Amino acid sequence: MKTFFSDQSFRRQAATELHGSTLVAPYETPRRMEIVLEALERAGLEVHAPGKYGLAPVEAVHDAGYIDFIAHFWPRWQAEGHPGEAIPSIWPARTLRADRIPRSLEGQLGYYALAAETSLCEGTYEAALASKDTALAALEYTLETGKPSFGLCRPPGHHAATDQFGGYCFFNNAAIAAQRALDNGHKRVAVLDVDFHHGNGTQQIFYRRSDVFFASLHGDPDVTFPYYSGYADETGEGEGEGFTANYPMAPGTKVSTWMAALDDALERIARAESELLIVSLGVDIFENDPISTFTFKRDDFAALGKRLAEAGLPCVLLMEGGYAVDDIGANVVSVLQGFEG
Ligand code: OKP
Ligand code: ZN
Repeated sequence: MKTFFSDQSFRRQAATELHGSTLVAPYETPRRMEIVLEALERAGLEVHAPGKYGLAPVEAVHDAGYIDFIAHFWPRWQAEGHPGEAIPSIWPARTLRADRIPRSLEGQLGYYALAAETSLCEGTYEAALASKDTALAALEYTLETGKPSFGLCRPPGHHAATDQFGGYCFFNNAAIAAQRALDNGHKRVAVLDVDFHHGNGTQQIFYRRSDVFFASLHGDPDVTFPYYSGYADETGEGEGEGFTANYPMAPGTKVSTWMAALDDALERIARAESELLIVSLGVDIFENDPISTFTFKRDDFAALGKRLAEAGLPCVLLMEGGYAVDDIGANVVSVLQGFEG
């Protein structure tokens, strides 16, 4: 499978993640990419560097003030004299005003954050740009050839909303690719999110639209991050009613149950007459993932790849999560090989 990766994705080297009451080394590490690259090489897959696609595709999805915030945050934070990385500690939570953007950088940090585990640090913007370029290169290849592609995106994207970062995500790579396909003349695109966590950002971006069908299989938000999104009764709004499908599942859900949900989602995608399938590919559904509770084994990933291929649509696979670092490469390769048959 044609595969893309940018070494600029290594530019984000965060030292901290707020986890419980302590700061830990981030789960979303650059090492993840080294392991996947090694596994791709061992499998004989060539990796291509993406070109640069500029900011317009990001602006087509994200709020201008938000992009500006992510782009200029780090030098501003440093100029204020902070000794370390930035972690939000106050938000426009339910009882506060969300209709004013404070001039204060700390105030803006909370305004544009949806969670606190994702520290902002040097290189984050550059890595986020590289990640969306990786997605766009994969998309471009698939649009030109009709053949499948894999974008090894880092940082991931599916939690990033119109104007919010969090869950290790800054720019929503899958949404940016989907919007780009529409802007290139596609009428209907599907985004299928198989990451363990709900793709709240992708859902929010397209919630009121019928040109992107969004389906997500994930841990039940009643007990799983991001908690406030991903229930089955979220089905879209207005024009978008019926164009969002959520499959929340309990911790320990059997792979057979998960595969039945996948079949349902793929059937809905076919019925929506989607011309292109973008897959948010998180391999944190693995049984040994340190922050997730699903039960995938190595071979199940190949079965997933096979079913995605059987959907018969031009397909762009984009990396999202996966934190069992020693297994992430083999799990990704298993999906790609299952897809190719
Ligand atoms: C990103 B992606 C740990 C709770 C979980 C954030 C998880 C982000 C997942 N205290 N924290 O969807 O793989
Ligand atoms: Zn995840």
